[in-house]
Amino acid sequence: MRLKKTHDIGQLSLDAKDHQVVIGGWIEDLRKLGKITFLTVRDVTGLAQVIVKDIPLPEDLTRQSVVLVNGIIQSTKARDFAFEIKTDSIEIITKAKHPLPIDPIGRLESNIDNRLNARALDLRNQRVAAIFKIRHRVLESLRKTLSEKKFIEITTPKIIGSASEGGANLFSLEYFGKKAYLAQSPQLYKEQLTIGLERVFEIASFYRAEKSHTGRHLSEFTSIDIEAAFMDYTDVMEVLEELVVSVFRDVVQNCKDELKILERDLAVPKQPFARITYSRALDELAKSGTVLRFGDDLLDSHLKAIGSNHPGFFFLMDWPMSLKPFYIHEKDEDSKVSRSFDLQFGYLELSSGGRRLHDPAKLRARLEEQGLNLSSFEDHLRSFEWGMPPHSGWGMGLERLMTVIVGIDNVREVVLYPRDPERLFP
Ligand code: AMO
Repeated sequence: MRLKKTHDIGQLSLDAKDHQVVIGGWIEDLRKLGKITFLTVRDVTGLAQVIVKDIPLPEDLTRQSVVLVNGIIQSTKARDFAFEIKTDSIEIITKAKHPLPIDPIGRLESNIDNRLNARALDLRNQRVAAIFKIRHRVLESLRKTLSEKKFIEITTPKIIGSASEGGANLFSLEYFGKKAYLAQSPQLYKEQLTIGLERVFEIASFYRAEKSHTGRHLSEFTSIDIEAAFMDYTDVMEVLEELVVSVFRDVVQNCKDELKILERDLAVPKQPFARITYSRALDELAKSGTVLRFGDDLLDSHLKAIGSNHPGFFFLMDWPMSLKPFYIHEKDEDSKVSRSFDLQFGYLELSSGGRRLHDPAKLRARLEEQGLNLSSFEDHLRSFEWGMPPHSGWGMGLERLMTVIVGIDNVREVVLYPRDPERLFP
């Protein structure tokens, strides 16, 4: 069986008129008109009209079957195509079953569960494929910008012996007779690695055992994490802002076709992003009749109200220490306030981060204060005695960022095989 194509469909145009080509792909549509069969064949780069005449075709040829078409480029009368391919020979490589579990080109709408159950087929829908092509660009852009900013990519363990974030929400597993956990974040490792590498980043899957049924929570999510020595929290906020803006710029410039398919008019966000302190957010809420006390957490309804005053991206900073994890540094001038921030898009939290404690004695005291088990953190604490630089960092959920970019309000749409409390297969 020959497998070689001479061209991707996207490379072809009427400039190649009368040229012999071999294309390969999936039959998207199929119409018989007397002795002529009109096929449309799609590969990942595009769609071509293929004319089959005087060549036998199986009677039961199905949509989404895989074919190799050998033919000649010619001009066409079809409105939607710039050229067509007149077939010399066609090889049916794999026949797709009929009927398929979903209509992959989306003429018949399927619900998200059916689509996720047939995800590989769902990607034949160009709207779905566009999301994952954009995701690829986003990852490429993130890596490029972080490398330019002298961050070194790291990979930290996902199977760990004790909680990295201190709290609950850990999946546990059996590890050669011992109890192990799936990492919630690379927090402790990324901090430690500032000792040798100063600026590090990781883009990887992390795990949260939260029974959340929302459009923004996954049990397995992709986190973009950075940690940088000799930077304060405002410095890493700048890195985050520039990174988000450069991702948008890259997507706007390089994903024109995908954005068009998604009917998405994406604009590069304006800088600088607003920086709202937690205290100011409380004042804004009080003005609209919601009175909270310093230390109260901000709920979705509060964040929605604050977001409506600050459209687009904004930072919410200087949170109360009481709402922050053990590793966050307090402000020098007020120990009740932390050097921390969240990056918001409206009510949606995209990222959180801050300056970290780097003094081992203070870190030990903080762990005790928060009632955490010191023995679980001994390895981590030990590394702080080897010359820990002052450092700051953040983590950002890739899926949440993707929902903002593609304008779809559910993280399941931007993950190939989402894991949530209801979904473990496929
Ligand atoms: P945090 O727990 O706030 O911070 O997580 C950082 C960001 O990760 C994303 N995120 C999620 N996305 C989808 N599903 C989830 N269940 C989920 N949980 C978190 C969010 C969130 O803003 N170690 C700190 C970060 C740091 O300080 O460096 C941390 O993990 O977008």
